[in-house]
Amino acid sequence: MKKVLTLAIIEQNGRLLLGLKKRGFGTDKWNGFGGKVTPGETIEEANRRECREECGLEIQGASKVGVCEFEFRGNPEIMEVHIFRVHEWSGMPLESEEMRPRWFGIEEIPFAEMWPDDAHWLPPLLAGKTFTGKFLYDENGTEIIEYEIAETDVLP
Ligand code: 8OG
Repeated sequence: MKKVLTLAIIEQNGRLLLGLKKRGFGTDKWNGFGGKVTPGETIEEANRRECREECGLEIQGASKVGVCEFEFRGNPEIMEVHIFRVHEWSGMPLESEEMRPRWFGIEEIPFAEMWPDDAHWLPPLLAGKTFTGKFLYDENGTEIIEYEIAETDVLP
């Protein structure tokens, strides 16, 4: 059982736009913008749609930089998250029903209030690396039990 999702890291002048998730999976965590790929759309289209819906920005330039798989112990579902680095976009960040956007300097990224896996792949992403990762969380999704991360030029 595999669910395919997107996640956008939006950058401008050394700052990142993160959103505080207001409801659903990952509530009260800061994260990039994204969600499930729906039938009939490509992963790139889903990335653009999710950014538009969650923070009001129109994405013009994005590159896929990572693919991570997440599993929770005791749950057979694998979440395959395609991570994009967004470098060109238009519009003003707007709060949506799902996310409250805010800019963070690179030095003030709130890792303690993000998914714990982010601390493993966000620094390499910001250093320009492309990567694949696999993370196994405990049943509650609070702690990482096992993980691997590898730099690669070839992304799925
Ligand atoms: O549609 P929904 O809000 O459920 O989408 C979940 C979003 O969260 C989607 O953008 C993918 C992202 N996401 C996970 N797991 C993790 C994770 O461990 N770390 C981060 N940073 N994002 C995640 O589904």
